[in-house]
Amino acid sequence: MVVEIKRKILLLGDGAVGKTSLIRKFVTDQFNDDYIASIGTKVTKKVIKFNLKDDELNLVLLIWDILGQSDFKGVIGASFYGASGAFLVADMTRRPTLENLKKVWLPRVKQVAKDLPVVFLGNKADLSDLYAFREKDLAEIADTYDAPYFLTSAKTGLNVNMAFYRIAYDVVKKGRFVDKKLSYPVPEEGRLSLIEVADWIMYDFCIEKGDNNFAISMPIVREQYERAGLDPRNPSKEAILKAIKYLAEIESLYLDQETVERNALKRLKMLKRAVSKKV
Ligand code: G3D
Ligand code: MG
Repeated sequence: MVVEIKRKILLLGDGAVGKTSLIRKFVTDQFNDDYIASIGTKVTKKVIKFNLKDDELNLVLLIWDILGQSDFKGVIGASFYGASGAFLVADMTRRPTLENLKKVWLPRVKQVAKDLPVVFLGNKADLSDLYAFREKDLAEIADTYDAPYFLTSAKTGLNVNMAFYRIAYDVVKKGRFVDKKLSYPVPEEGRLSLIEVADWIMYDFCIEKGDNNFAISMPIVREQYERAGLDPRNPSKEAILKAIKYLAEIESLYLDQETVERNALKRLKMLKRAVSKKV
């Protein structure tokens, strides 16, 4: 059976942090074109598929791109209504955009919905020579709210898919799907990067462990990645292969052999999508 649900998410943050660019990269896989001017404050749709036991769950993500100006109080308040999740976007090259997440954007989100899932983004991560704050500063804020964060680039595509999949997963996990075993979403077509594969395996391991908010399992994965010599920023195929093996060793401590093998196999399949010539 195919179940379809619709959920609204917001992209919030100061002007020119890259909100519109991130949406366009995720939805059309493009960074520069005329589309940008026209989608200004519109709603963009994207369907994300999940496996839900024997069923398929189609999440229709309604992505709201909101004006950056912090004085648009009325307009912004109204567009928050009914949101299921929000990105809080800062520009890595401008420190005030990070401070405004704390001072301006987050308090507004919390006013509307206290426990709305949020994901912090440090965008323009491709401009590392121009960084005005560090990853650690973003991590600190995200930790305060018990939320995940990603360094993204709408230009290179770094972590753009992963960030949207993470918010999609968090949004679906709430409410009536809270106890259901959901797969972690992946792009349906196209070649995956090794970074995406390493990230996906991390999430898959957490989900297979039944760890909904990922907090318990992430450190385990990080430890095994380290042991495999896997640099999450620049993973090699060989390191991912090793990591798959090490994670299977860990899983065999608490999962039955069949499940352990199935997990290793699906992770290998993901790796194959990143390294095979054909896509
Ligand atoms: P906004 O929607 O948050 O206001 P935009 O921001 O998406 O309009 O982006 C603002 C500017 O930043 C644009 O440049 C855009 O190309 C650029 N930008 C967005 N994301 C990135 C990124 O990840 N890396 C780099 N290098 N630039 C980015 P222009 O020159 O068109 O104003
Ligand atoms: Mg915009």
